[in-house]
Amino acid sequence: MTATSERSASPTGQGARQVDAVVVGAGFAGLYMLHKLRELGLSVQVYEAGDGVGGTWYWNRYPGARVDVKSVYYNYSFDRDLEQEWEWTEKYPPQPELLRYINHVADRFDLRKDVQLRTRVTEAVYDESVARWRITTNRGDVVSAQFTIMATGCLSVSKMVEIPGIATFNGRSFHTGNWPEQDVDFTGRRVAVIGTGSSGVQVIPLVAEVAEQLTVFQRTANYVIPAHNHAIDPEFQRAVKARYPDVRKANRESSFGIAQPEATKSALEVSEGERNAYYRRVWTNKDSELVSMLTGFTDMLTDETANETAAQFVRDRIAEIVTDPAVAKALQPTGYPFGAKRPCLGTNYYETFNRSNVRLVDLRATPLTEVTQSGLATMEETFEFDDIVYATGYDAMTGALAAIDIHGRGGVSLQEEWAAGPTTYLGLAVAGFPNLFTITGPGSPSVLSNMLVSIEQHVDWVGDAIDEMRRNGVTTMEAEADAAEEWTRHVADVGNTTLYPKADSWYMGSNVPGKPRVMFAYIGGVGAYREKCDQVAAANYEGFTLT
Ligand code: NA7
Repeated sequence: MTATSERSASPTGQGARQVDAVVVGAGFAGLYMLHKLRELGLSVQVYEAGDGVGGTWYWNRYPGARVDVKSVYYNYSFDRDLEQEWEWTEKYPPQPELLRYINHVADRFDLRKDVQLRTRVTEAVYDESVARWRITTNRGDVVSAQFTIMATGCLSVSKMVEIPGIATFNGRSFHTGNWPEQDVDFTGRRVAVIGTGSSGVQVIPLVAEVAEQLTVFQRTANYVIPAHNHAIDPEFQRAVKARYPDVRKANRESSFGIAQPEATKSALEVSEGERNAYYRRVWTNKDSELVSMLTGFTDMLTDETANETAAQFVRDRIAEIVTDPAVAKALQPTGYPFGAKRPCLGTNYYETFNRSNVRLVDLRATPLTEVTQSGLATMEETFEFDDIVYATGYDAMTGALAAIDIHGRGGVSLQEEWAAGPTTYLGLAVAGFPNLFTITGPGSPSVLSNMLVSIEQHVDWVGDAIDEMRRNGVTTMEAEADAAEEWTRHVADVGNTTLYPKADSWYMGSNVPGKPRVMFAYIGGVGAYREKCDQVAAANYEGFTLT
């Protein structure tokens, strides 16, 4: 089945190197996709823009970067030996440990030989006459592939502030999502951090410890729960490993990809004391998880009054921790439900604002107007800095796909197709783009879940579909327009039964000016979603045209 033949490439793709599949991206999704396809006997070329493998964990090297899903659940499950032999050291592993893990996987399964680093895919064009994709890179590669799999990540295209002057700043500038490889020392410096999402919340306390002065520019106050990160309890790790098959199954069948005890009551059915006792347990327990704050009651994400009880609990904790009442007030999130925008895990986050070298600037009161040669300006004040850290997030879910010029049947551009928002079938495929698959694409649970669970589910599903096709002499698989429209409507309908649309967030595309405001991820739950995908496959890929 491996049919790689090396030929010289021409710009038209005539005589281009032929591979069975091109995978774009060598993060957790791309590497597992490569492994899977290779096992099925396909020849695969992976292109990766970074100097190394790792995706998110390659790029996000900022101080404090760590995953906020427990290490024992945030790893591959596809290989029994791998999951047993790797030893995690912390509850929430830091970026260097995650990068070591993914590099270990690359070596262990000999994946590097099919990964071309430092290479960006710039164009993917479907040639109907041969039913193949022509893939072009920024380094002049042209390959022809039967399948194209976008493993480009949900949060991989950094987003900057939308004010003039960024390039004029004479000091050092960093974006958390594109951090330099060498250590960055902030000791004794005047530092600005813009943004208080997960990245800002992680980087702020560590910069504050060494900087002469740190100014945090906050546009929207976030709900930040204590991470209680700690060295992993060896007994806990042993116990989880001993029952991994059950643990994985429970995670796969859960709502967010991390199994939780099933809630049976509305937050409004119990007394205030009982409710707050639950929130307090999550807040103080060293082993609790972020998701627990959302899963204790049935209606946290559907009923505003129920949700408000958790939101107020967090606000009350902020008021207790932060000594200056005006600062505490500015840090208290209001105006959107808890969890409707990505809540964060923090270590000494609110405590950091009690330090004498830290100042909070509320951009709701005084918006940023300009980056100057020496710092930043708001409507009211100018600031001088040595360093500016942009923790301003991403063009999520569709940014990385839009950055590639993708044309399907009839030369139709994916970007134009999605001008009003992405239409996908199951978040996996797009009508008019045969044999193109999107791992954790828009319209799938993706960012509303433990990414490793969702990545593995998609890779397995795509791998199985390709295997089926090849066994049955099927050349192309294409989502039907009706099925895609129906699925996309369903994604929106389910989203509209929740509180997610009540917040301006990157889940809704509202962090990027001009982006359509739609629900980009599926909130029906990873268990229910997996069942749906499996049903589609069992019904001979219902909703797809197989040719
Ligand atoms: P996020 O969560 O998108 O956070 C970005 C932050 O930057 C957020 O506080 C934004 O405020 C702020 N921001 C963005 N643009 C601006 C401008 N123009 N001016 C001022 N402030 C701005 O990205 P992260 O990297 O922190 O986290 C991404 C995900 O990684 C996270 O959700 C986890 O899944 C892991 P806003 O809230 O838009 O008002």
